[in-house]
Formats: sequence, C-alpha cells, structure tokens
Amino acid sequence: MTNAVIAATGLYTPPNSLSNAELVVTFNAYVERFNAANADAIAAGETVALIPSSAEFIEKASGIKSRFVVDKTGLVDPERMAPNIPERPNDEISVLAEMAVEAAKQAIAAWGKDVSQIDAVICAASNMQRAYPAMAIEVQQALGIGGFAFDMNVACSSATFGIKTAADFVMAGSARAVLMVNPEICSGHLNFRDRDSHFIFGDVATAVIVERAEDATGGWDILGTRLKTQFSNNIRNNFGFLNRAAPDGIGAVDKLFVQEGRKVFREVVPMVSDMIVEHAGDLGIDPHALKRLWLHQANINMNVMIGKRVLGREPAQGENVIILDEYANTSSAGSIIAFHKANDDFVAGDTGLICSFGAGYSAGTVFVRKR
Ligand code: CO8
Repeated sequence: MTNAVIAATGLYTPPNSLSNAELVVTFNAYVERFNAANADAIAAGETVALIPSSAEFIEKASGIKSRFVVDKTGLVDPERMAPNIPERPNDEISVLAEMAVEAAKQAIAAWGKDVSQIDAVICAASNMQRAYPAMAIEVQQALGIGGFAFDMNVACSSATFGIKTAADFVMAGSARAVLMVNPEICSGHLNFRDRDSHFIFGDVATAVIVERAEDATGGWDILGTRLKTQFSNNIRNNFGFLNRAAPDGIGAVDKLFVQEGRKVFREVVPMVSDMIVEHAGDLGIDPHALKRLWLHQANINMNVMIGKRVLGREPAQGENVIILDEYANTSSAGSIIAFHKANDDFVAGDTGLICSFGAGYSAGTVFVRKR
C-alpha cells in the first residue's frame, strides 16, 4: 500500500476584519434599544433586561481580538445583526464554493501540478450553503477537476476527518490526489444577539491537497490519522429541513449555533489531550518532542491547556500556534490556517500535529513529518 502526503495548502481570507470593539458597539446599541423599548415590561418583571457585552471580557475569556467576515455591513447594523449576502442565481457560482475555489487555487499553485492529476474533491465544513447539489461538485466543476466529489460535515473537526478520508482514498488506490476544502461562513449561523456567543466565529476558507507518496516531490508525510466521536448536546445547530414542518411553528424560527461553553471546555480538553498522547504512543512518537502543534482554534485557554498536557511543558513561543486572535474560531478551518501559516521553518524529519475538535463531540489527529 502506498503512503499519503500533504502536498500543499491554501488559504482564502475574506476582505473585512471586524474587531471586538466594533462588535460590542453594535451589540450594546441593540441592548440599549431593546431595554428602552421594553422598559415597562422590564420594570414589571415580565421581561428580563439585556446586559451589555464587553471587548475586554471577549479577549480575556477567548483570546479573540478580531475576525474576518464575508460581509460587515449587516453585522455593524444594530437593526440587522446578520450578514448581508445577496442570494445568487443558480447559474452563478455560490458564495461558499467561490471561497473554497480561491483557497484551492492557492493550494494548486503551491503544488505546481496540473488539476488533471486530482481524482477527488471533498468539501468538509460545518455549514453547507445548501443540501444539494454538493458544494464539492460545484468546486470540482469550477476548477475543471475530474473524478468524483462529495460534501461531509463533522463540524469543527471536518478538516481532519477530511484529511483522513483523503489519505485513505490515496492509500487504497481510489485516487492519485485529493483536494479537500473547508469553506466556512460561520457569520451566517451565529446569533449576533446572543451575548454568550456573538464574538466566537469568523469566516474563511482553507484547502489541502493530499497525494500519493511516490508522486510527491516535497510536502509532509502523513504518519498517522485517528478520529473519535462521542455524542454530546453541548454544541448544537438544529437548523434543518424539518424546521418548517413543526406544527407548533417553533421550528420555523431561525436555528443558530448554541453551546454550553463551560461544559465544552471542561469535557473536550481531557478528551483531546488523552487522544493525542495515546495516538502518538501508538505511532511510536514522543509527544514531548513534537516541534509544533497546529490545534483547532476555539479558545486560547483550551489550546494552552492541551499544549501543556501534550508537550509536558510550557510551550515555547510559536510551538503551539495561535491564529484565533486575528481569525476567531473558523470552525473546521482553524487548525489548517495555523498549519498553513506556521510551517516554513520546518526541515526534513521535523514532526508536528494537526488536531481539530468540536461539536459531536468529535476530534481528529493527523501527525505529519516534513519530507
Ligand atoms: N461580555 C461580558 N461578559 C460576558 C459575556 C460578554 N459577551 N458573555 C458572558 N459574560 C459573563 C457571564 O455573564 C458570566 O458572568 P457571571 O460570572 O457574573 O455569571 C461570565 O462572563 C462567565 O461566563 P461564561 O462561563 O459563559 O464564560 P467562559 O469563561 O466559559 O467563556 C467561552 C465563554 C469563551 C465561550 C468559553 O466557555 C469557551 O470558549 N468554551 C469552549 C467553547 C468551544 O470550544 N466551543 C466549540 C464550538 S465550535 C464547534 O464545534 C461548532 C462548529 C459549528 C460552527 C458554527 C458556526 C456558527
């Protein structure tokens, strides 16, 4: 059986950066309006007054300073608090596919080979723009790739699940090379009126090309991949086709991201740390000797704790890559952004870990070694 290699990566960053301060100004304007409009009901104890948000809290609790978004106009408008993304006709490329194509073009250029050598496209992300046709097939067509394509969704873990799927295809001989893309428009599924979560997510797209080792001229040997899931209701998105079918009408309202952030923090940190250490042990890798961790980017304190547990020490500057200060949580794309941006200094033989975790719960580990 052949081995699989991560041959190249790409990153598309939307043009609009939105700071915590901007987000909080809008949120607090909404709170002020809500409380003024409901002053009597609040005084009578019939309605609970809303509490303002704070940029200091957001940075301290999460490590996030700003995020990139597809549209900013709707997010800084307290009357709207949702992105303005016009619907496109069916004969135009969809927004999600367009972002994925931009990231993919970068990966293909870095790879330096023709797309005729790619046999499959996987779109692995938290929120697909539609049910079908698959976003991956639209990306495949836009790039002129042959073979087959399909979508998969494992929330924030989608990219590592996608890399494993791609690597398994390559190793089994189902494809010579696979393009795996992670377009995320998280701003479309975030409740910007929810104080507990309005700051968490950002938009972005990443792309990874996985190919057969015998075809690769450089890149990263995939030393091992492992996936884990364990059911939890602590991170949910109930949006779906049955919403409009609920007889009581409740299902018709927008169903957006909800979570029990504290519980997620408490339960996911040990689950992921143990998984990494076990997987490293099974591969004969000393986790303390890893040169870099490219972890999922949800919360800086989570990453610091996982980093310490895995490396067995306080990570040195840059060993545990953090990009969420600038990008926020970009769901599946976070660990790939980190990998894409912070691997230039690796020399042949250096080993690192790409790891994602999130809703499901789900987690995936991909150990790589520079060729
Ligand atoms: N401003 C000021 N104060 C606030 C705010 C705010 N915005 N929000 C909460 N507070 C206050 C609370 O009222 C509370 O006050 P008090 O102690 O007086 O009651 C205090 O701050 C503490 O509140 P929390 O306990 O909620 O705060 P935490 O310290 O737990 O921090 C976090 C909240 C940052 C959310 C943290 O819990 C966290 O990051 N947890 C991990 C979450 C995580 O990793 N989630 C994964 C989600 S990603 C995924 O898999 C789904 C992908 C789907 C993508 C969908 C796109 C939309």
